[in-house]
Amino acid sequence: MLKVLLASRNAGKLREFSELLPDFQFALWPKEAPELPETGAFFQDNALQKAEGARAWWRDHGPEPVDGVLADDSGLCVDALWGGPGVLSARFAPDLSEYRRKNQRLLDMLPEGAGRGARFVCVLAYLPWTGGAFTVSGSVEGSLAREHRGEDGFGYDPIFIPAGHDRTFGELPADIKHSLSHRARACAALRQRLT
Ligand code: ITT
Repeated sequence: MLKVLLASRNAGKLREFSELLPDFQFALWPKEAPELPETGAFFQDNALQKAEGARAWWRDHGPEPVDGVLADDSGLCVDALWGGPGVLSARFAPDLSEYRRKNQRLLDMLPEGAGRGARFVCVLAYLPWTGGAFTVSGSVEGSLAREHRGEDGFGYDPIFIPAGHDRTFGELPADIKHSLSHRARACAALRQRLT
């Protein structure tokens, strides 16, 4: 079984990785470890930056050996907002703590009559303990709901309706999200690269 350090503090991502990659054994990014910088302009840059930062810290402080490090940079890209919040998704509306209110603010930013097309994007960086990194990605097309709907999932899930469905990721059961999500597709690509 591959033992992988998951370089993330996002509880929603952690839950999804344990469901999407049940055959991986995850070491979690400890509370006492530093925030991992993500200063890049693209998802790929940030995913690599997080994975490299985590490996450097773990080398000196990690309590157990791991086979590699996995980092995820992801976000919601809205056509009518020129692809935003995109790479800045985690930093959108920092004055609001609840996603229900962040989601409402994002919906209120759409210009009157604008198209509602959007996609979730996920880039995973995998860094073997010794050796070079690679990245894989996945995305899912869809549209923005008119209001926050459903309480499942996390983050922007309650305002995103995947193409071919009429319920948001906040309303759809997790197994449907996992059959088509950006993160599920990136995990499938990761698995293919690793085998
Ligand atoms: P880590 O860097 O610790 O992994 P983060 O939340 O800062 O956590 P990102 O910088 O990748 O992670 O930000 C991604 C944001 O995009 C995340 O905070 C959510 O708001 C949103 N997001 C990503 N995937 C999502 C999903 O599957 N469902 C809903 N929102 C998602």
